[in-house]
Amino acid sequence: NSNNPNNDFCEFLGVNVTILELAEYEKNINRNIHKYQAYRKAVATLATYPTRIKSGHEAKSLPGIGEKISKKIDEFLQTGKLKKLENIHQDKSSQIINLLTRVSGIGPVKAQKLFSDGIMTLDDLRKNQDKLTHHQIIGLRYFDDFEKRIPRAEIHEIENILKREITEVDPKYEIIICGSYRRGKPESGDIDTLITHPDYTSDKFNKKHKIMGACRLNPDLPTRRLDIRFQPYDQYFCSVLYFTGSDVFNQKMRAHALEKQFTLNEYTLRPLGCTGIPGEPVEITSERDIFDIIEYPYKKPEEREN
Ligand code: DCP
Ligand code: MG
Ligand code: MN
Repeated sequence: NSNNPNNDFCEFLGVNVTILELAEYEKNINRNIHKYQAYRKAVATLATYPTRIKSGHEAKSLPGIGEKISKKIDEFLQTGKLKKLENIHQDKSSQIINLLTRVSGIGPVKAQKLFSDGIMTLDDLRKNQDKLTHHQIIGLRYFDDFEKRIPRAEIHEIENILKREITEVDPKYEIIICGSYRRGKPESGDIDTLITHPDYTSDKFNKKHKIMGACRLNPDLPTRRLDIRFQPYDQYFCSVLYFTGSDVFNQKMRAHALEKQFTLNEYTLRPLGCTGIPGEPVEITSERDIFDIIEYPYKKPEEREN
């Protein structure tokens, strides 16, 4: 958002980039998902805050920014760097594990395993493809391409092709691109495609269909990550909501659902009885239904960063 004064703040001082790096460290190397989420939440807050932040103290009044993160903001504002991050940069094993997790399909656990098997570089990986799944081999092959952002217009073209080809098989298929694209972002990391069909319902089918694939619009363009999920018709709106994100937004909405005695996931919204055991899924006929039932103020996809 170029109207966001924190943009210039971010660009000049790199606070958000720095906190994001800490977040990645917590996820990939420390494997502390709670700290990861805490940092992600802080970044989401800073990125959408409408005025320029001048101190950690000021940031502390914002949701998701507590004592520890506000101190880091101050340290960064005053010194232009973070001790903690400098130390991480010095640490060779952290750097290697971090690199390995950048391969699509390699998570923190696998990266750690590869590292303890002596894999130090992407070249080592290329020589040890027997250690990798098909997904990870593709991730390695297109390592550079997959790190490039995808412009909105290109996703739109791919969307049209998917819709044309799939409805040619059966016009009753419904296809929607979710993720950051549906949130209106000018660029995305991948293409999050959700497909459903009125005859495909959760009472008749329970196999999960998910493809982490790749596609290329033409030979002059990079190969893109194409994430496709085929979801039951009765779970469509919960899936669309989940798959649209952002992950920080999903986290908050789920926490709110719990406060209202509901459990929300990518498939269903279910009431929690006094025993805490989830009941039968609530019937949902739109995304808005989900917001209404748990009494959460409706947000358009473009407003779901936080
Ligand atoms: N999601 C989630 N929690 C996760 C991973 C994903 O809630 N741990 C949901 C929210 C995301 C959506 O799935 O918005 C799609 O995941 P992506 O990783 O593709 O994220 P985005 O599409 O939001 O961003 P990007 O542009 O990087 O693809
Ligand atoms: Mg995405
Ligand atoms: Mn995705």
